[in-house]
Amino acid sequence: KPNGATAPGISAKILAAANPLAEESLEIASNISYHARYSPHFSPFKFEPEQAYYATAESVRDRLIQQWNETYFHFHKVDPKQTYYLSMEFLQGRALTNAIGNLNIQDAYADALNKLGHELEDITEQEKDAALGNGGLGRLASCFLDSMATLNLPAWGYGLRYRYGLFKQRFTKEGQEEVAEDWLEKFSPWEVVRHDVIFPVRFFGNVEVSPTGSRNWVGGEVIQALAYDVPIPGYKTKNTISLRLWEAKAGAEDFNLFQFNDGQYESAAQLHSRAQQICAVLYPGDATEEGKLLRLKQQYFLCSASLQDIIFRFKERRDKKDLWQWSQFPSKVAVQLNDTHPTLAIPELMRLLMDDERLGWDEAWDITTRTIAYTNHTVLPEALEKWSQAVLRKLLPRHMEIIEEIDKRFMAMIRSTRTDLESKLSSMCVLDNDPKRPVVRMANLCVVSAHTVNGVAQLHSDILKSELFADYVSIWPAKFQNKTNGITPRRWLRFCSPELSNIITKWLKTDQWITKLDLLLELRKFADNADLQAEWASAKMANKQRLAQYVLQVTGVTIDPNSLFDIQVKRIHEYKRQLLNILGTIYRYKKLKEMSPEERKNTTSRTIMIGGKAFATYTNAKRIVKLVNDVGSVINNDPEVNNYLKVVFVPNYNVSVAEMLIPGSELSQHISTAGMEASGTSNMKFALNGCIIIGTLDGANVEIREEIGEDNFFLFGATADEVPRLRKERENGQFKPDPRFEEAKQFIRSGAFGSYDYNALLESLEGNSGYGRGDYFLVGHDFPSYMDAQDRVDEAYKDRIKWLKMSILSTAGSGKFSSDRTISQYANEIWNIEECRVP
Ligand code: B1H
Repeated sequence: KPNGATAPGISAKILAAANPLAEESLEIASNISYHARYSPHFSPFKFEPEQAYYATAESVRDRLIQQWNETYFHFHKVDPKQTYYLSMEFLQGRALTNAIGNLNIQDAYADALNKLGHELEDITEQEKDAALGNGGLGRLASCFLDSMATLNLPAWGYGLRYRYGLFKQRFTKEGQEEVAEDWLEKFSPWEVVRHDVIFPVRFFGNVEVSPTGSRNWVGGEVIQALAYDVPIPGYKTKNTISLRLWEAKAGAEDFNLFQFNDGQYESAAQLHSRAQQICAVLYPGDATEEGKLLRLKQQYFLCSASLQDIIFRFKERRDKKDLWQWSQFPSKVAVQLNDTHPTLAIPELMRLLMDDERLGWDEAWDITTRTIAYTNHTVLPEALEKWSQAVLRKLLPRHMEIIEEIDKRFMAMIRSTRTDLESKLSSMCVLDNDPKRPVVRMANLCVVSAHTVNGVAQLHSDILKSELFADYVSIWPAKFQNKTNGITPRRWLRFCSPELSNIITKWLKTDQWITKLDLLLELRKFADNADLQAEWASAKMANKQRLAQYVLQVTGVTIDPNSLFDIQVKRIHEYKRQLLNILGTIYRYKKLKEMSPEERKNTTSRTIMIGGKAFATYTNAKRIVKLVNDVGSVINNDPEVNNYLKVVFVPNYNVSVAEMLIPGSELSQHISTAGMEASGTSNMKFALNGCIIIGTLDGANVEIREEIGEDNFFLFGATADEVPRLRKERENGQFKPDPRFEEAKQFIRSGAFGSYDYNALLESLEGNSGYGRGDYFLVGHDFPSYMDAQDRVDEAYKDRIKWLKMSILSTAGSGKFSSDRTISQYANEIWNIEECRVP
């Protein structure tokens, strides 16, 4: 390490420090200073928080690179079976606190920064979120990486390096506005470009048949995939795995110098601009044909680059080239598809094995099906991917042939072995040849090709088996599994709530719970202990105060930390029923208005916070966002009641905002129409942080309630098996709305919340049939039981001791929901991989 190298003006501060410097933090301070000076990204003489952040991150990265390389070499030497997690989304959030925490060097870094005149907390705040994902599905992938590293599993993630991740949410009078979020604006200290890892990816072109009958895909355009690696450190282990993100590039040979010199600047660099489009944004709008094509290009780009890389590594790790066999591939490689978005990995692996490696169909199919597994994350019909056959044939002609062959062979198999299923064949097969719109059903392709299909919570997996994939179950009963989601306890408790973590460690007399979350159960023994309750209350209060500060800063609304903090944060979607929440809030407001001042004093004061992004083209979701904002402005400015009720829309909900909100929450709402939320994962984060859930029997709520106990969960609403009947009854005009529900809607119509026309939104709750109409999401049906549950919440909160006990029991019962547990199950029951710990 270069000696005595310090950032300008800093050496004096180090020398002037009064206390004898701990050796480690001194060394760290000097390393940070070194980076500020010799990895310069800014003008000299500046060491403001921003410069300090980049220098600190680079200093942490040095340490990571050391163990990262060791991990790579160790995996290479041991050559274990390795898992590759393919996902179009990784919602990583910030990396600095996590890296320092996993390396277990928080104190030394805090100390070192102090010596340099900064506070670690201010420095970590400088980092932009890496938001290469939308919501739960992407965050799950990131939690999984953390657990894979922590469990020392040989596993990597593969994704795309989007230039612009999820949009930033801003507000105008009209409501939500989307702004591009440039997470790479300056640069990311957490990625390392691998100039030697680059693969060609072809689009368009045609299939050539040789005289021997072999098929070859030629022509079209070829774009290069260049690897950027992000280190993923495990908690208190040397193992540091990779998240490999592909960037699209055209080469110098693709630049037409002749055209450029001729003044045709745009066409000279045409391929460069086409390459740039591929990784420009996460989920480009797909309302247009161009948009759909671009999205498909992204998916194929991820699949092709990743599989070429996997095959390259498979060969590389087997030194004596003639000794290895392709049949070993499935015992060295497991590929997990995060939903259907990377389904093209199936025909791509077939193509690489047949056309490049010259294997026959049967051998290639055997290898492919033993390698690939698929996770389903939703049963919502609009999210089940269907690609136009014409678009696929144009973009990927060879893959379309392979998909047709897979389908043909599947149908032949059914016709020869399962005549009983022939009548079901048209919905089970991969191609839907409806002449009006011929499509490829990606979920069917996955089910037919993968060795394992899993859902993400028990109820969801049951629904997959009894409904969505019911017809396949009798063919392959062992193919279908459940893997209930989980969250990493490092980010979602240890690092986001150090106060509560320290109390837990103190009472359990160990910090082993951080990797063995089941140990939290021990807290049950102390749930009635007044000392623990007092400490618990003060940690919660500190988190609430920090949250109140934050809310004031971003919204200008003052909230009272003594009120009940009630939070619903997640993507805005009609099935998640933020509308139920706000209608309940409106009813609550109306009743408060009708009360006498004396009566109001007997109510429970609440601060209701709602946050989340609406997809840019999802009109009703945007109306809901607008309604929450309008209701907030009226209530928060109503002096008669605003001591008892505040309503805040928390803007730009993302991973770092979640890390602030969740530890400060006391009640959280997970109130989707039963059967529609596959799992949910924020429910687990809230429960782990001692927050009580009000919720329906949907997704993982069912299991959370089982673990935490029904007394510690505010349950309401229809169950999944009742939903179809209730919709039928509604269609038959048999639904009788609760007067409270009518009153809340009427209050909106009266114009109490401004002049915006909410009729179109309220329309969705009227009528009697249709998706998105006729109250498909059963807001009206569940409203009365929701309001009753809210009354029980108010009562329970008045008894603070009882509430504290519930809160402790909530944390105590959350052990099952560690992503360490989930990932161990994937490793044992799907991937068949084992620990490979770096010595
Ligand atoms: C989930 C998605 C999803 N399920 C399509 N499906 C997308 C589908 O932009 N797209 O095209 C994006 C995302 N996301 C979520 O996955 C479920 O709704 C949650 O219930 C679940 O907890 C999460 C992780 O399994």
